[in-house]
Amino acid sequence: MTRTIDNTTRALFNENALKQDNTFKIMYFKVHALGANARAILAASGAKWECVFPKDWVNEEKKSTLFGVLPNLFEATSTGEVIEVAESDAIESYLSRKFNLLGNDAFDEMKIKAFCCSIQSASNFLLIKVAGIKDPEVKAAMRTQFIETTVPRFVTYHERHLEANGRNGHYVGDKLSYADIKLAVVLVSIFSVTGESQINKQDTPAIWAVWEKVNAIPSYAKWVKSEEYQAVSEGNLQLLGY
Ligand SMILES: N[C@@H](CCC(=O)N[C@@H](CS)C(=O)NCC(=O)O)C(=O)O
Repeated sequence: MTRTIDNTTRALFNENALKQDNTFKIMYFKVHALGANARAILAASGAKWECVFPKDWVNEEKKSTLFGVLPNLFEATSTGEVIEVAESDAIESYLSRKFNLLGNDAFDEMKIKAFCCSIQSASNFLLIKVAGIKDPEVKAAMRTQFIETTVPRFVTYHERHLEANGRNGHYVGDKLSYADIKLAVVLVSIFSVTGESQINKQDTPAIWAVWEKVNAIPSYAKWVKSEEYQAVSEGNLQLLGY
């Protein structure tokens, strides 16, 4: 089946774009990767949500997606209609606006999105240039580059920006943002490769403050401790190696 984004859903979508009490399903594979941020945003926001996993991806779900890939967000309204958002970037932006994670004005939003884009680059390096490489020698060299260049550079810049905001556990102002959540997500991957050798309470107190603040959100902590999250982490390790 060839589907496009159905323009007849415009009114329903716009009516629901800022509604927080709908229920959400994130369909993605049993890995963190491109599904992790959307799951984390829903968890940190205390939304009613669940993970769903494809049952027969190639023969079933893939055929009905908008781009032949996952993640996909399904949002059920109070009257039972379902809104669909495809592509990780669109999903994360949509959810961030809905759950007030883009700051207080356009300037805040620009900053938050810049921090997020930088975080995504670190995440992509690991996913594409390390996990995605088959040749063992090239893979090992890219892993070394991640540890010796990507992470130290990331730490220098992000610690500086967070310090400038007062080392208060947030990138922007004094409230939770999309960038705070995204940092907590990428740190899980970084820790998996480097341990806490480069990012820790003593050496990177501003990054650490965000890590602690996001992980202290009860609904987020519940997600991270859940059996489902642990199963996804296991899947990540098996498939991607971190
Ligand atoms: N641009 C897409 C890329 C999504 C993507 O490549 N998803 C991969 C998993 S990480 C996928 O669905 N692969 C299965 C397939 O291609 O059949 C996004 O950011 O959402």
